Amino acid sequence: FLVGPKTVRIIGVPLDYGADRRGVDMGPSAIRYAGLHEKLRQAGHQVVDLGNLPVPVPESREVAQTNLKYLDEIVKVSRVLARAVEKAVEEDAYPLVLGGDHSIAIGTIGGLVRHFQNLGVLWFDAHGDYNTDQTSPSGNIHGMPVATAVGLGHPALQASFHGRFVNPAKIVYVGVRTLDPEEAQALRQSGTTVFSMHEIDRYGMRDVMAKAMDIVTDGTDGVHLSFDIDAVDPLYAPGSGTPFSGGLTEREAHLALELLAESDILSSMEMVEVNPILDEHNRTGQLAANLIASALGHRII
Ligand code: HAR
Ligand code: MN
Ligand code: MN
Ligand code: MN
Repeated sequence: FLVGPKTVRIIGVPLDYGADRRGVDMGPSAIRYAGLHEKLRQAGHQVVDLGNLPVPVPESREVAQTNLKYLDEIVKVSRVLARAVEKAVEEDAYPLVLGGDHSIAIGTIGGLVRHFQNLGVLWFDAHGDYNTDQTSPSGNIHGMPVATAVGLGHPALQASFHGRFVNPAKIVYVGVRTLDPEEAQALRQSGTTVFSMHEIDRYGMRDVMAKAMDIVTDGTDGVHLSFDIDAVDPLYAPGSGTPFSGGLTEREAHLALELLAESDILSSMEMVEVNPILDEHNRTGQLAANLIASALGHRII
């Protein structure tokens, strides 16, 4: 096997408070239904599924008209998720978090920085998710997790981090192709590395991943992969709430994750923004499950 045997601990987070469109709360079910457990066992791993964290449906809540929609709900779930992720890494398990929208990364990374001294983060996304409540055009918290992870934005969102944040120099984006104007400006000064679609076209995924892996492994003691399924082109991933054309092909996405498997550098992973309501017969759920399996060393032969 390419990836050393792991105890993969699956944590489902059926949360869609962070986005405008309902449906990503069903992401964890769609990914499991696509045969995730079996693929991971085939790849030589032990799989323990903790089920889904309790998340009240948004219809049972009121949205306050602020630029941080569902702040209290997201903070609450983040705390529980952060503890579950921290416990997993403490017990030498590999947390695999299934979303849910990308605001769940606040909980996942919050839990990770409490354990790892210097965490590297690979962020696959069409978007930058680098807004704060000051710059967000939507008030949707799924556009804010990276800013939160480096200590920017509203302090309430940072509760799970216990004052320890990710070094921006250890964050690498792959697949970015749309940013809000103020977000782009902040990102340019952030110290993160952004491999947008331009770099992928120009240098190819193989070289981009070689550089990305160098950055996130140099001087770090853990590497987290946060994979927003909208990094993949909507042609292959129609089930996502904020599709944007010009994205990764299915094969480019697999190659990236197969290269990660080969180097066996990941200590945790999350897969987010799969929206079964917008999907075509769970194609995107299947893609998500297959990509997770690739990152964990699943091979045809
Ligand atoms: N930048 C926009 C905003 O802040 C769009 C948010 C991103 N959408 C996602 N996350 N799917 O990657 O509202
Ligand atoms: Mn995202
Ligand atoms: Mn701890
Ligand atoms: Mn996105």
